[in-house]
Amino acid sequence: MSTYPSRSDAVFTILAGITGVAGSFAVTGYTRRFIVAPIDALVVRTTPGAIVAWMIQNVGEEAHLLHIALSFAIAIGLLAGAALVGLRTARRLDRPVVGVGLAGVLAWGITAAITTDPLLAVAAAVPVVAFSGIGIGSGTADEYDPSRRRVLVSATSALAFVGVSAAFGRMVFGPDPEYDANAEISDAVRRLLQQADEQSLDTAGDNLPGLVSSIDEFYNVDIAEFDPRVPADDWSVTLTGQVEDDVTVTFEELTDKPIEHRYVTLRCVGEELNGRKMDTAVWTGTPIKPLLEEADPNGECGCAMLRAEDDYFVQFPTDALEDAFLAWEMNGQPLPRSHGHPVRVLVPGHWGETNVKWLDEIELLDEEMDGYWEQRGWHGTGPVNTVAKLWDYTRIGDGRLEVAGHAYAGTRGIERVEVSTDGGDTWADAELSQPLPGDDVWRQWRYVFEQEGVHEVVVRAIDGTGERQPEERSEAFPSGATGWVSKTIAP
Ligand SMILES: Nc1nc2c(c(=O)[nH]1)N[C@H]1C(S)=C(S)[C@@H](COP(=O)(O)O)O[C@H]1N2
Ligand SMILES: [Mo]
Repeated sequence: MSTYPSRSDAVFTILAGITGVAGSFAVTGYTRRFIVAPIDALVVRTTPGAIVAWMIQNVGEEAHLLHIALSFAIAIGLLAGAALVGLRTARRLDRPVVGVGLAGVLAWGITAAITTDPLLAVAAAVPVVAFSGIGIGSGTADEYDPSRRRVLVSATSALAFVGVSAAFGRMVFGPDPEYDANAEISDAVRRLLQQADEQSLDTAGDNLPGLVSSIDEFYNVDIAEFDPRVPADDWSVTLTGQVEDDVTVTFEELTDKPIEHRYVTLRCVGEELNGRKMDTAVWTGTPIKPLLEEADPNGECGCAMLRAEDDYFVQFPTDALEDAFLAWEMNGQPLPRSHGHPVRVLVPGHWGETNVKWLDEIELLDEEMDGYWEQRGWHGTGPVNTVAKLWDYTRIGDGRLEVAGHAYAGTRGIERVEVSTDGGDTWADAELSQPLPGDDVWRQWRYVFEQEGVHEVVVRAIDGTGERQPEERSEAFPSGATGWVSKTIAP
């Protein structure tokens, strides 16, 4: 038996792998039925905590790109592997049809096992069959010499297939439940948005966000690259575990309950001291307490694990959950997919990570257990730290300077913001925006001073209990950044 150029085999098997992944995407879009999505979830889940923490500190947002690239490579490798087995088998037995069939069955089996969807898995198998077929047809073991032209044509058609599949995958489930600027917004929400607008400080600079963040600007933190797609009609949440009765509520039942609109600020424990992962929206939803009362928890730890469609989970005290709220609208729009469509949790005053998106289960526990981030060393389930951000400064003429920002202390509220323009030797009170109604909402501050030379501007907040934001600096990991924000401003 003669050998054949395995470099050409590699070309066709890789084309099979790439087009197989594209075929999967064409029928699933960015959902968990896409072969890459469960692989990505597994990569995210099994990456050691120390590496995740290091990545968040040192790589930041781009860390997502690394694990998604790895997940794509694994998916392509698996399907290419199926094609390669087919190719070799065809050659060994000299039975092309058997080889092609084997490649197809393997590709289908792998995809079905990963995505748990045997039907849609066919779409990954079809291109694998096609490209391993072309590979096999390019020659027998004895005279294997695909022409340059054949390789080129195959690669070009693979590319075209990937393009078409990408387009298909995007439309296949219709548009995201993204917001629609012309949608009907209820009067109640409209009034709250207007109030926030009116109470936002009228600063000279225009880099200061308002008291309500627009949906586009609102920060986003997710563990997985693929946001779950959960149609409201398919959604329900179950309260289970240590309860007298399991309680399951559908979207329709939930939205029939008494409706509340709340201003709520979220802040991520992982953000830098003067970072931008802190935002506020008007949320529409219903309190969680009546559901808890109906389930009647009897667990020993007084704690609950919240689980979501993306395999995210977080545990915190039932007490905190009692004040929480299940939201299905943000600024009067259906909750966008990236913020947890159709229903998310909002826990007053606690770090962002407790505000579970795509909620699907609340399990009351007997014993405390770590959540996703806690397993990775974070301590982010408690109340937020007090912070005053310095987000904007502007020269306003006559040698004067305006500095401005937002301050937040969770349910303790913000009572005062103090500003120093001399590195902390002397302090003055900043002007504050009128407090918005609600237990968990930030305020804006603003301060104007005469500029003389170089200033080190320092800001610090005093919360509603009279406690001053601590001066000592610490990194975000593991329990949120601390210290006073300062900025050196030269003339
Ligand atoms: N299901 C799920 N919920 C989640 C997360 C997640 O990755 N998955 N991220 C959490 C974190 S760390 C934060 S800070 C907030 C961010 O919410 P946002 O993306 O709507 O701003 O959601 C929390 N809820
Ligand atoms: Mo977060």
